[in-house]
Amino acid sequence: MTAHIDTFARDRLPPPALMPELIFELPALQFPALLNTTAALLDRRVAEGDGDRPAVLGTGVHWSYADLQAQANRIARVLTEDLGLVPGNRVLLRGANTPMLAACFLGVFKAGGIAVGTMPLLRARELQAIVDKAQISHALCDNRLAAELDTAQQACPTLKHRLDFMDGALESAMTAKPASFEAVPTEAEDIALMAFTSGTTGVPKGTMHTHRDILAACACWPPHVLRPVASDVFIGSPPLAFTFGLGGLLLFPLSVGASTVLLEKATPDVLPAAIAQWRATVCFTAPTSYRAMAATAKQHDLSSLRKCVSAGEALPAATRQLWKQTTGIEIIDGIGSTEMLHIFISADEAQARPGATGVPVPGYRAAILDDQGRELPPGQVGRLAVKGPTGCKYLADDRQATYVQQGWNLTGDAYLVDEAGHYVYQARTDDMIISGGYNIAGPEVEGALLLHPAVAECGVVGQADPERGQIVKAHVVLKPGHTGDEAMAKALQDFVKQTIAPYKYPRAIEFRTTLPRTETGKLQRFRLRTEA
Ligand code: 3UK
Repeated sequence: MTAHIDTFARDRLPPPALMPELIFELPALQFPALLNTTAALLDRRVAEGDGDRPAVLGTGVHWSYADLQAQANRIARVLTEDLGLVPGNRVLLRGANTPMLAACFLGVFKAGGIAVGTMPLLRARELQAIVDKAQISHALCDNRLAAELDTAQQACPTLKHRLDFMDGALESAMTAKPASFEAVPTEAEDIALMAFTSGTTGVPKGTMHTHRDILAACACWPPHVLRPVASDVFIGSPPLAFTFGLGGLLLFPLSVGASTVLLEKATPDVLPAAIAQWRATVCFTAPTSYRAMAATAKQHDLSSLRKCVSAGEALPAATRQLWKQTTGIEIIDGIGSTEMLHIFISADEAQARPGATGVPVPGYRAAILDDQGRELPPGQVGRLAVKGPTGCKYLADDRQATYVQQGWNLTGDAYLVDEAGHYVYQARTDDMIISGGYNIAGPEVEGALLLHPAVAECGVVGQADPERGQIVKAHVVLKPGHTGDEAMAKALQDFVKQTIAPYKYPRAIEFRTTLPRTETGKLQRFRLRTEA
């Protein structure tokens, strides 16, 4: 069954044998057959009397739940009445994090369209690849990011309908519309979202998520681990085009009636001041951002803050400790993925253990598998496998068979489970360094280096070596006032040998001023390897 008239997405789901196994054991995961994300998150809230509560805040914008609903409704009307959108069409969304971009996501869901967020820094050629792959017919674009889409569009025959916002084109079309719109009665299993992987290598993969997937993500990690309340004010850095940001900065706050501050710029140099300005209580950002913010945090009034969430990369123990010393807050770490939609292993403040990610989030199961797919006992490093109410569904992609095996989602991460049942991150499976017969996880060496007072940032990769196969090589950014000379290299090597097993020490050290990172804050290890 489907409410989609355009069945493009449904027709391109993975074959049944390659679908992930789904688990819906929690009572909160019993969803009706008809389900619409915006109706469930926004209309229900207004109907229950929360219309006047603050929902979305930004520069010069204070939208209540009723305001946000009216905006989403008008966008849904423009899409369906002016731009000919039919349920199942794909709508490209492009912009910095703003209230308007948030309203666009909600308007697309409500109209039964499929929202396709695009990272703000994408270039024309990358946008074109996404439009082609998802056969996108519509676009709503922040006019300040129009140029690359203009170029892409020339080579994109499917993309026929576009309106830009911030310059007033979408806004004036909206002014002509009434503030009401009846949500399209989408099926729980209709696709609502396509998220393209931030992908450090290769052709981007489109992950597909249903209305039910979105509401399932809202029902698992937030109430069981984050435990937000209606008075919370969410803030943070991840773009809404990245599912970490879409959940953390839009879906999850709405799911509890809280408010969210959408910042166009949220780099570590401006985020602490924004937290103080908005009296934010819940912050979402990447590990490196916490580390950078710790340096200036004391200059700002961060007393409103009560919860800090880190994801995207492993959280080094040194960063957890530094943030706690600076703000008194124990970071909530969680591993999620674009394929799984959001976080599936995590630990709240009480469960947090330095160096470990946490335990499976209620609603999810996890295991560590060997190369034959057999479950490994505690203490042994293997491939992380998870299943739950969400799972990987690539849009027409052979790599489905790599991510989903025997119903498990294989994230591509090497993990072990310790005796207490905590999942401990090792490395991306293909990032393990094999040196002189030893398996060495780059992030563990990074964790040791970050404990040294002179180290600001670092990235550790394997470098080809005729004798040992590979050697451990560290790329190090020093804090101001330190010199990257031979004496420093020697000091860092000795420090690592005293902190972790000596054979893991970096035999080569290169000092640099920056490290290559993705827009989502991930270290690009492949670039460190090829630059060598
Ligand atoms: C890595 C982590 C250790 C890991 C994401 C939260 O990062 C997200 O999605 P991506 O598709 O990347 C997934 C991969 O990133 N990773 C993410 N978080 C952690 N490694 N500790 C962590 N806490 O390799 C994973 O397979 O970009 C994160 C929510 C939604 C997301 N999309």
